[in-house]
Amino acid sequence: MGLIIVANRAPFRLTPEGLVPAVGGLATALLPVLEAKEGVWVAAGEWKEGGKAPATLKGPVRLEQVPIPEREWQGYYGGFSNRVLWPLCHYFLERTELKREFYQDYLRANRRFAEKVLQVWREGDAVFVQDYHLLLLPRFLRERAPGRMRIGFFYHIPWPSSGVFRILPWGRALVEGLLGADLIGFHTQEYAENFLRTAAHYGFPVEEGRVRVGDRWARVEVHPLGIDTGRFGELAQDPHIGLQARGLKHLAGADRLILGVDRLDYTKGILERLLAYERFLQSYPQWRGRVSLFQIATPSRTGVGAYRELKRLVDEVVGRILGNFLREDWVPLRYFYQTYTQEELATFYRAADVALITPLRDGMNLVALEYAYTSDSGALVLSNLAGAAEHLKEAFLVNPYDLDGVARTLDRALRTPEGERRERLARLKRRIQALDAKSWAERFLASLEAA
Ligand code: GDG
Repeated sequence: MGLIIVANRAPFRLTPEGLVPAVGGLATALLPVLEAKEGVWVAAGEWKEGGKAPATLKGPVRLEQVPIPEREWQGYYGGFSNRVLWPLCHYFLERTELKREFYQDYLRANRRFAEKVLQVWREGDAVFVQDYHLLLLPRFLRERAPGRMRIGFFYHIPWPSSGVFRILPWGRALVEGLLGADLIGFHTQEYAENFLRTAAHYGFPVEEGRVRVGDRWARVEVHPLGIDTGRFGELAQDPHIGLQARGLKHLAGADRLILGVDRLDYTKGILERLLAYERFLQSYPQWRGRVSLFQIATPSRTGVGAYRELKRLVDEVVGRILGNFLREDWVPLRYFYQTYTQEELATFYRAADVALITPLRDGMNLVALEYAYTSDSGALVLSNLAGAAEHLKEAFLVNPYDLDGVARTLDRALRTPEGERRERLARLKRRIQALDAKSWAERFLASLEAA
C-alpha cells in the first residue's frame, strides 16, 4: 500500500551546511519509515527546492507542501498548537490561552492540509497523521475522501485526564475530528484510557478500546515509540566517539559527569532540575568538587514569549549556581544553549555517569531511551511523569517537582555500584530494543491495515 505521512513539519531543516534532519522525536522516528516506503510526506511551509525530495532522502520519496499565510500560521501554530494544546496536554493550565481566533486559524490550517492530502491521495493509500497540530484533519478527510481511506493518527504528547481536556471550549469538535481516524495511537496505557474517557464524556459509545462513531468504529491502541536502535547501537560502539567521550569527561574536571539534554521547553523541567541540583550540592556537600552537571538546552519555539522568558529564568539560575559554588579548581555546572549533531550528542551520552531526565510531563521522552541505549555503565534518573517511565522500569524514577527527592535519588544513583548499574542498563536496553522506531511504524501500519 502507498503511504502518506502528514505532519506539521517536514523532517528536514535547511542550514548553511545544507539539509539536516530536524531536531525532535518525530523526525527521529519517521525518517527511517519514509526512507523504506514509497511515500509522500505532507507538511506545512515553503520548500526551497520546489517540492523535490532533498538529495539526502533515500528512495522515491516525495515532499508536498501546504502553504499557510503568515498570520494564519501564527494563530494555528504559535497560537492554538503551542499556546493552547501544548500547555493544556502537559497540565500547564495557567499557560493555556483560550482564544477563539487561535481556534479559527487552527481550523483553517487543518482544512488546507485536508485539501492537499485529497489532491495527492490515490485509492489504496494509507494516511498516517502525526500529532496535536492536526486533530481535525482525520474527520475532514473522512468526510471528503472519494473512496475508502484508511486513516491512522498518532498523538505524540500526553492525552490529559478527561477533566482537564474538557477545559477546552472546542473539546468536543477536536475529539470528533480525531475520531475520523480508523486507528488512534498513544505512547502509554494512561493516555489511551484518558482519551477513551474523554470520548465517553462527549457521548460516544466506548467498548473494549474502541469508540463508536455513527456506523463505524475508531480503534485506540498503545504503540510506544522508541529510537532507531541500529543507529544508536553503532554510536555506542564507535571508537572515535569513545575517544571524544573520554576527552569530554576529562574536560569536566570531576569524578562524575551528570547530563541533561532537552529542547528548551518549560515542560522539560530544566529550571526545576537546576534547582534540584542546587539543593543536591547544599544537602550533600561531600559531592562538591567531585561532580559536574552538563545541561544541553536546544533552542526551541523562540518566537513564543513563554520560551524567551524561560530562557531568561534559566540563565539566571545558572548564574546563581555558578556564583555560589564555582571554585578555582571546580566548575559545578556547564550550560550549553545550542544544537549538536547526533554524534556529538552520543559523545555526551557516553561520557555521562548519570543522565538526569526530569520533565514535568512528557509524551514519551526519547532522550532517556537514547542515553540508556548508548551508555555502557551509566545510571538513568527519570521523571515518573514522562511516558517513558511506564516502559523503563529499571530507571531511577523520581517526581521532578520534589527537589529533595531528586537530590536524594541523584546521590543514590551516584553511589550505585557499577555491577548494579550495568545490570539495570542491560534490562533497559532489552526493553528499548523492543520499542525500536522502525518496528513501531511497521506495527502501527500493520494494525491500521487490519483495522
Ligand atoms: C515529542 C514529545 C515524544 C535534542 N537535541 C538535539 C537533538 N535532539 C533530539 C534527541 C531526541 C529528540 O531530539 C527529542 O525527543 P524527545 O522525545 O525527548 O522530545 P520532543 O522533541 O519534545 O518530542 C515527546 C516525542 O515527540 C516522540 O513521540 O517522546 O514526548 O514531546 O531524539 O536526540 N538532536 C540533535 N541535536 C540536538 O542538539 N541532533
